[in-house]
Amino acid sequence: MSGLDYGAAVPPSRPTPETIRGIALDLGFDLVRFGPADPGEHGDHFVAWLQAGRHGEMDYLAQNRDRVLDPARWRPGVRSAINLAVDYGGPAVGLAGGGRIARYAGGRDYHRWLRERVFRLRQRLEAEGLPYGSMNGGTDAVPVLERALAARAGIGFLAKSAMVISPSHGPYLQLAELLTAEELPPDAPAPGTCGTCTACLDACPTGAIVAPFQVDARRCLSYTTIEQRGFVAPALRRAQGEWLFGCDVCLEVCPFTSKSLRRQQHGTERPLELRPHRLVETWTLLDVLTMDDARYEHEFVGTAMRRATRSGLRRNAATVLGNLGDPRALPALAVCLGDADRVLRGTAAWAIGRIDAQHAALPRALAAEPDADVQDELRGAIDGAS
Ligand code: B12
Ligand code: SF4
Ligand code: SF4
Repeated sequence: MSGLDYGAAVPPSRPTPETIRGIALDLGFDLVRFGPADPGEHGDHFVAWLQAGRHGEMDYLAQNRDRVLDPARWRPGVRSAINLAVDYGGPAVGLAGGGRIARYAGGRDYHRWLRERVFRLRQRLEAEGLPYGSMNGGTDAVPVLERALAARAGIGFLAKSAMVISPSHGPYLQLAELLTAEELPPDAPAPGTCGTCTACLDACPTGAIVAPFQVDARRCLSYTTIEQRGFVAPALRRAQGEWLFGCDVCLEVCPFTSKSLRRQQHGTERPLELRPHRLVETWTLLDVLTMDDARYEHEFVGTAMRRATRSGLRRNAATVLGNLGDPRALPALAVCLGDADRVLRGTAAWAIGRIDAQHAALPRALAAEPDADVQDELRGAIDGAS
């Protein structure tokens, strides 16, 4: 059966927009706004971004192009979007002794709990008379340009960092949406602009915000540390600094960050979903570097960090250890020169070179290394080019 069977038993009454808003707020969403289901003029920016190749290896974005531009291709008959946002601002998140994690990934995987919350909203609205089949939605992993829909509905304004920023809550917003065949009265756009501020463009460690509102994902640490497989370019490794997973710099420097109402909450004061995962502040970078498959499968279950894969997380840990320059990491990095994972071998060579280019393990590994790319990394490390 199609997911959009409006035909048969259409209930006689529909919830009012205020009832819908009230239910969504009751379920824990911080912002609820109605707007069109399509991205409007933002679609042109998306196409230009794809054409410039700024999506890098994220092929799914190009594959979903037509559905993103016209949601009716995904869900025939949709007219409006119920746009939802959760404020997840809070203190910095990281491992014991160094290694930072973007705040959105520090707790339970939001893809799960936020999606569940959207589906609970869908069930509650069905009970109020909104046809179930006409509602589809989710968060992040949906063929929808979420920022465009949120900006059009007034969740916030589109900022120079490309973030949607709420004048009342700031930039730390997880977006979600429920598309519906109902015609809902659109909310007004949110007030606020960046004005003359350029703090995020100036502070981005990699220059990924290539112009106001435009991010080249291939340079963004959120891409290189999470989405990118294989080797990261050495210049971007250096720019990665202490970031193990994702990056929050363009949010941290933003003056609107002070608006986050969740920002002051710590540990158990925070809602369960936003509390730090047990990994945070108990694991070290060396734990990540040396974890085997079983430990990864056991410990990272239910976190958004799994997106980076075990291989990517170990590569990132090697990079951060190299950037931190602590010689105590050298023995563990030297063991990685013999690992089965070529990307880890090469990145560990680079990291050792950054800490101690004279380290005896480097020429020894070069003599035994079969992979041409890893050999290049080893030579670079020995030559002091890390
Ligand atoms: C792919 C993706 C990424 C990529 C690319 C991001 C990018 N800016 O291009 C990478 C991996 C780099 C990334 C990083 C991050 N992401 Co992300 N990402 C997505 C995803 C899955 C698709 C976005 C997309 O299609 N991008 C293509 C570009 C063109 O669209 P856009 O990013 O929406 O940009 C808008 C504007 O920039 C504007 N625009 C583009 N060019 C131009 C040119 C001009 C002249 C103008 C005026 C406007 C304009 O058009 C777009 C639509 O409004 C969405 C979820 C979704 N389904 O939408 C989450 C999403 C956008 N990401 C999110 C988050 C939280 C992040 C990070 C903060 C995570 C982190 N801490 O590590 C960083 C922030 C980096 C940044 N400054 O953008 C949130 C954003 C929430 C918010 N308040 O805005 C989303 C909505 C996920 C969610 N459900 O919460 N992300
Ligand atoms: S997330 Fe970090 S690397 Fe990406 S645009 Fe923002 S500041 Fe730059
Ligand atoms: S830092 Fe400044 S320019 Fe960047 S998004 Fe925030 S207000 Fe806008």
